Amino acid sequence: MAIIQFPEGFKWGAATASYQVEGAYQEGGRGPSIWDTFSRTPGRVFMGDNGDVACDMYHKYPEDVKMMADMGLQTYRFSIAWPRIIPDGSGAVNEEGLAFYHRLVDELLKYGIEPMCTLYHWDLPQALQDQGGWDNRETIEHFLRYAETVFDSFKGKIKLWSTFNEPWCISFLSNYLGEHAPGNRDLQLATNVAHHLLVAHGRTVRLFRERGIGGEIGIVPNVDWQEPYSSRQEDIDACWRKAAWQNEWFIRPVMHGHYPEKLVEWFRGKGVEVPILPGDMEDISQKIDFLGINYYTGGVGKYKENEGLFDWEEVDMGWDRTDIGWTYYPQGLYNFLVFIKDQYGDIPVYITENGACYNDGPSADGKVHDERRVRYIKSHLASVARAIESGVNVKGYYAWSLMDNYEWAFGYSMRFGMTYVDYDTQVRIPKDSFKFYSRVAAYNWFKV
Ligand code: JJW
Repeated sequence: MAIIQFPEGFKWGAATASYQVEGAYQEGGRGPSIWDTFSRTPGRVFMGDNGDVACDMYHKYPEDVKMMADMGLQTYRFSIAWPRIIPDGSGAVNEEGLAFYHRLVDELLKYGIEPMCTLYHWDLPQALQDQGGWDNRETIEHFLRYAETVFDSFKGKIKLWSTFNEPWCISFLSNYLGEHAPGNRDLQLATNVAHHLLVAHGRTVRLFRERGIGGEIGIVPNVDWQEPYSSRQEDIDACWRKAAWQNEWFIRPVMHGHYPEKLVEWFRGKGVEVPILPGDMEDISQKIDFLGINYYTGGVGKYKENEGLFDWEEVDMGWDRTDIGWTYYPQGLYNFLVFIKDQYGDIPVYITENGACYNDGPSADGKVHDERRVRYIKSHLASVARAIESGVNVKGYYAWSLMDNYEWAFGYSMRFGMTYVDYDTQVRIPKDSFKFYSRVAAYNWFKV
């Protein structure tokens, strides 16, 4: 038995995102987003599920914030839906939208729960997609105006901010692999999107400083840990490409002002160029206050000629998988955090998402015994504690998720919550992991 202990002041949180929990898709003046469109497009989302109702948090937030307080959360990570604030992306500000998030944040502050706000967790106003979305550089200007509106409204109230959640998903998953909204399959387009997001990120950070908003601002890439199957150079190189694409493509420009050069050349070999304009890299590399890391999985891969984009293929090592099919690899989180320290030094890090899909429902006793999730969280937290011992500057941890919610292309079929949601009745049932996590948040340690 071991005791895993965290430093004093380590922040314990949980995360959600607007479209995944709010519902109320036509209320309060909200305009349509690309996910309203995508989820209604036949064949895109499991069972055609959409976020029209989701967890109805738009109405149930007082009850849900109370639940967070019962859990002992010190901080809550949520996102603001751009189409609630500027329904058509570029026109008039909708005061009702701002008012909703003020009610939510006031409720959090009432219980002493610190809000961490994500500006963009995938709900692009559909009207902007109709003009090319993130492929169109003008979207950057519209985003800046949205960001400025939110900053000015919440200045002094919200002190933890992030610009973009999972830029790899917004760009490559959504515009090259076509799995998420808007569902394009075009590598040049996806590369443009990735670049424009990064420019928007950097210019938002500059705006945040210039307007004296105060607090901390960062970006939240999703990462996973890729390991070569063997020590053969071709396996190492193939895995480097895959990892550089998923992780470094978004971290290196922000931290060091340039893309991973070998990958830029690799893309060039495929006829794809990054659309860099003068001043872009300087904009992108504005100093940030923290890096948010979303980590779920890691794996092993090797070289395979002409396979996919990178001459890389996954190797199934027979490791455990969660119910969504992602490998269980807690060691990868430690490895990645140490890699951050090696590459980027003492930058403060928040684990902005970590968690697992296990679809356990209520047992005969009416409770949800998700011991696999407890094990997942324990072992990943042990990796975080170990990274802290190794000098990685990790400040806090947000479990994904507070409650079961709309898991994008998987609809409601995949459950990541520490709270079970009955979508017919909107009843919430705290799972065993909820109780485990509330003890960790209270004591700052746990036993393995
Ligand atoms: C990769 C599928 C290839 C969310 C992916 C699919 C590859 C044909 C969870 N994080 O719901 C990554 N999530 O909203 C943010 N993160 O590839 C929050 N990444 O198909 C969570 C999905 C994801 C993914 C899902």
